[in-house]
Amino acid sequence: MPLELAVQAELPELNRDQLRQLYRLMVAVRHLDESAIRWQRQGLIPGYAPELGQEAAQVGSGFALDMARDFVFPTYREMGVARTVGVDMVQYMSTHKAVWHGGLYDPAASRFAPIQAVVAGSVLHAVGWAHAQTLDGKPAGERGVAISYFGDGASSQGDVHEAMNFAAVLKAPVVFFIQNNGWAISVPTERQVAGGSVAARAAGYGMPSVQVDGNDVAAVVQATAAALAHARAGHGPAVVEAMTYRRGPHSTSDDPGRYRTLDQERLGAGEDPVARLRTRLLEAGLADEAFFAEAKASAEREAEQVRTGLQALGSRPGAEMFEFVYQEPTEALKAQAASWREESEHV
Ligand SMILES: Cc1ncc(C[n+]2csc(CCOP(=O)(O)OP(=O)(O)O)c2C)c(N)n1
Ligand SMILES: [Mg+2]
Repeated sequence: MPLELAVQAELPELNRDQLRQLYRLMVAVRHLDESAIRWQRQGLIPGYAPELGQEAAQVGSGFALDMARDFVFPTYREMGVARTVGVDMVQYMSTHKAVWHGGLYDPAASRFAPIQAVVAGSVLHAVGWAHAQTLDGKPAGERGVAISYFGDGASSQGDVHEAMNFAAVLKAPVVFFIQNNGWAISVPTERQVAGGSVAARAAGYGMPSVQVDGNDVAAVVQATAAALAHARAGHGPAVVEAMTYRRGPHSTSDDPGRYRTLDQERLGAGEDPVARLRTRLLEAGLADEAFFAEAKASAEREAEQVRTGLQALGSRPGAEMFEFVYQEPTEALKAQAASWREESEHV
């Protein structure tokens, strides 16, 4: 089996409507992402992990999925994928408001697993789901494919080795989609990914892989589609490594100024993926200023609706943090809950 995934053969060039749809999605995601940072600064949500700069990787990969049968296993930074595959954004953002653990959306109905804060935690879950696809008797070609999102930093976790090895041994239909955004919080890729490429590791597991320009949305769609087609056809897992850059902080509680300079940021970030698609559309005569203005206005309306929805959610009773841990709470937990109530609720 060739270990370099054949990408070009899989899909015809994206057409005008698809490119315009991708642009609208990327602008909506960009605007929601920037809004979420403002909401955190305003106190509406306690924390958020921005994906500024990763819009092409997220929208492009989400766009290639068949949500009638595929299933997404995200990390904490996949708002752009969630938006692309149609997860309700108020329900998604409810996690960032600490309203409910994994988001209020129904993972089974939306085919988007709960937000996962444990680094590499959902990679094995994705393999398990994918393996189940091969057990339920569906012929290859009709199976759903799991897409497992994780970062360059997560690729150093032991779980990723186990996941890749099992997936390849079992020929599980799973696409490992790595967003190599240059950083694991404050640690640059060169200090935590030996060899410098996650895609290169796939060969050791006998899986095909492709490293793609993660800031080129069309290239990401094509690469993901090729990987999905490979897995769906019964050939087992594949790896896509989207090379991109985390332009913002790791999260709203991070200060990148402590570990990288503005000059390094400018150099590392390369060309803005949204601006890049805009230029492509303009140069090819596929969109005009009126289209761009409408996409922006629609993104602004959407963010406003999400903000209103989030405000209306209210917050959960604080005492709830002691529930749902054990079926029978331990004595220590009961004591902590009692002293918490005494201090915060004065009971
Ligand atoms: C098991 C585990 N170890 C450590 C952490 C703390 N942590 C949160 S994000 C992160 C870095 C992850 O980097 P990467 O996988 O590149 O994803 P990115 O944040 O760049 O999207 C770490 C170490 C965690 N959440 N879970
Ligand atoms: Mg990273």
